[in-house]
Amino acid sequence: MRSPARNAVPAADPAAPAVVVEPLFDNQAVSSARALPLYMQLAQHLRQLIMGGAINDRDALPAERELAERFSVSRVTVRKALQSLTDEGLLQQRQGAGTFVSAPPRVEQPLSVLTSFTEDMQSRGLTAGSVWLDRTTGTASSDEALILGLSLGERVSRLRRIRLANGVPMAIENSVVPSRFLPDPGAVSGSLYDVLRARGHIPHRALQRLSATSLTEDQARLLDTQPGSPALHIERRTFLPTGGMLELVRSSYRGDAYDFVVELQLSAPSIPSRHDSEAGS
Ligand code: 16G
Repeated sequence: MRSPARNAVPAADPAAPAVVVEPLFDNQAVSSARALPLYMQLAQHLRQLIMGGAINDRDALPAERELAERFSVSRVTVRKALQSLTDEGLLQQRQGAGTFVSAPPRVEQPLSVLTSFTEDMQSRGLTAGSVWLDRTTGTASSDEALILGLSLGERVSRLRRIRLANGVPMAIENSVVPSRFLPDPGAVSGSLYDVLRARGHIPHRALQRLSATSLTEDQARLLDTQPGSPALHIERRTFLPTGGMLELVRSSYRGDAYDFVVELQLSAPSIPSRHDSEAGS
């Protein structure tokens, strides 16, 4: 996870972004002695500082002129480096205001534990939030009815929201829950799982399918990043302790925000027993 920027000077207005000061930068990072074009070396250095958490999301970078002096390169080189990081979605250049870091907190998510988004963020000291796009009820589509094991005509609640970590958009989530478990989607303002648990419907087990994708223009706009950026499409099917299906969720997670981590264990039959190893020696 990202740590607070060590060398950022808080601006006078606490809500305003901090400006990154010079000692953070390594002026040896860009050198004409290396084969890589100067703008790529500069972009690489800034990328490492951003990805390593040394410069935080929403921090402002110094002006082009200062960066050029600091790294002894031309302003054209600085401009090209900033543009390539902007194209990658790591920076945002705002007319008249400057250049700002636009990197979400990076979250490592174990794949073997069933948790809610709110719990995932809380366990990392981040505040979970949602921007609601839709909360509706309706008749299950044939696709939803088949997956959720419903009869045709049964009703479902649909929740569509952008999930935020410390105010930064991380994922777009489309959840469908049979109405018998959640008759009023308006009852969910924070955590869906908290509302379901309070109603006695405990998310007990889930199956998840992950696939690589890239963000459409609409998705990128909602996630405050560039169209075409890498993303993970996740479909989760969550079951009750009784085996019935509780929710179907299809989400798009920003590829630059999430690392999904899986624990692997040696399967039992291939662990050599003491007897085998002694026999072989
Ligand atoms: C996670 C789940 C989602 C669940 C949500 C509930 C994945 C891929 N998805 O985002 O299925 O609906 O948590 O979160 O892990 P909430 O209780 O904070 O609303």
